[in-house]
Amino acid sequence: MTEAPTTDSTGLTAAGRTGPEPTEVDAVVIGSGFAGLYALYKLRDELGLRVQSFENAGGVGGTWWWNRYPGARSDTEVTAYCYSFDRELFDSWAWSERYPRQAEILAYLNHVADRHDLRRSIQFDTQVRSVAWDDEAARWTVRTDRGQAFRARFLIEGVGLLSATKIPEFPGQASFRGEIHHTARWPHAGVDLAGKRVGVIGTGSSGIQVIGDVAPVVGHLTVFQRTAQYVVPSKHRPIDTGYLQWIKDNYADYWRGVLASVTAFGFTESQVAAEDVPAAEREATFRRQYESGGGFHYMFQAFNDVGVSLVANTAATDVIKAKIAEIVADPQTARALTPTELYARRPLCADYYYETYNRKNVALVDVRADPIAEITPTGLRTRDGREYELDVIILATGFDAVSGNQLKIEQIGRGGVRLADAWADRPLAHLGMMTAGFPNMFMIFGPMGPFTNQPPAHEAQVDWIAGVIAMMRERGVEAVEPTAAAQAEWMRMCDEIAGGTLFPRVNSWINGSNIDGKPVTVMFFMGGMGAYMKHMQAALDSDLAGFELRRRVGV
Ligand code: N01
Repeated sequence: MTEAPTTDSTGLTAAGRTGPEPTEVDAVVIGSGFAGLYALYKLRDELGLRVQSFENAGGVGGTWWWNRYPGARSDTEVTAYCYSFDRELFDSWAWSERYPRQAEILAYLNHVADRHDLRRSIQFDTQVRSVAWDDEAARWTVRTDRGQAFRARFLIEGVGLLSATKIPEFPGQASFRGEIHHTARWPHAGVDLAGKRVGVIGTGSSGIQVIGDVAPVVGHLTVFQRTAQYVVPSKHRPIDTGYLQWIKDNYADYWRGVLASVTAFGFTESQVAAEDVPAAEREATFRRQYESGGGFHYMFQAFNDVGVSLVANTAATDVIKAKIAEIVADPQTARALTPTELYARRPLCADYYYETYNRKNVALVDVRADPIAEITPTGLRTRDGREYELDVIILATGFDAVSGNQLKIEQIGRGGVRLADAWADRPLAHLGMMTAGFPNMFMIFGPMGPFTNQPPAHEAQVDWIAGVIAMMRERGVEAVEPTAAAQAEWMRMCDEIAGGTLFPRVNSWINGSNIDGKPVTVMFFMGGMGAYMKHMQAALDSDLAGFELRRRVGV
């Protein structure tokens, strides 16, 4: 499929068009992953706006365009990891498995782009460099790395929650004579790992997937683990066709249920607190849950208080720790793989993860105890002087999450305020989508959005954004932004909710602590999708109480 930028019949897509006069459109969308594609569809095809999308990559797909590492797949059941807005699409697209691989998800997103003729409004291989608000004209000026300028009333940023890569630079890295690849910048042509000596740094979602996938292929695999993680099996299996049919028969109810739940994962969440049942029942329930698989399932389907109660959290982790001891043959490796932290990162799942360490060609190195000191021309050396000869180093080191990609763009709001300055202490947002001082700028999964499965939440946010735009048009409003007071109250409430959970107590991308110098604070609304939906609805029902609306002169 060719992904080259095209020019549409209305002349809106202006690939290569440069010049002194900015191109006028109604809305600019940045990004064409799940979020950006739906935003483009919604604004262009349902609201009838002139929309120009920009995409850094050479094709649609966002995360699924970039993350081509071996083993990359969704760990959300695909019946909730897809769009709901297009019923016919849901009925006609046949997923091959419960947790589809990257190539299949990318194929799905390409199909969506084709089906809705979205590509004609997207300019690929284009980085948005800066956006600046012109208060008098009530318009954004958007500048790209191709020297183009566009003017738009609305700016929609679907730039990715986990997209700005964290690529550590170890001393001596440039001297390495082999190949180094970050999981989220994996070469499209693939990397030949057969028979090679491979090192993986990082054991988050990306690391555990890549480790399981490459172990049978490589000559030798060394895993450099800094923090041991709780991993439960995925129990990958074909899609349950009976369940799929049930969803089709109860389509509206199913999606309503997804959006009313805590996680938006599409499974029935527990209403029972582990604290309220006897210890033996807790353990038996977690053992059963472990066998049925799924990371979020393990955290939210067995009991409802794993993320908030030390009793529940300990019961959940005791079962995983016991499984590690049962599975891993070498006691020293088992000890190193056993986490010592609370279970309060994004929950992980992968099949045969711990079993992989029983392979003769796999070794675990604890780089908490003996940190990586440098990369050498032939491999890696730790502080204590141990040397590891490597042909390929895989960096599964994660992302500058939530605000990382937003801050890569120079964003200048009302009164010339830079977003980087407005967010110097921490990223600020109201309802996870708008930030004070940046009118008509909507962030899909901006800071303090819901901590949930993303595609259904993207749709809900885009629907809200479209609702706001429709309301503005109806009432002659040209600019909208949250008041500082409403934003402060949203931040306070998010902090209060997060403070009642265990997530601030563990370092991870969820609270920014994985990035040196980044403000450490939970960057999510942890109150669940259902509660989040009510907040969004309340804002619409109250005619946008908590927002400043600037009416067009003469209307
Ligand atoms: O990144 P991570 P990820 N030296 O931040 C280690 C989504 N996702 O790409 O914990 C040594 O979780 C770091 O160690 P530590 C999903 O939401 C989804 O894996 O900081 N180690 C950690 O082990 C996920 O949560 C899917 O001590 C270093 C690892 O690198 C999110 O993306 C698949 C290091 C980073 O783990 C991020 O996952 C993939 C250093 N200098 C991703 N720097 C699915 O749906 C970092 N580390 C399945």
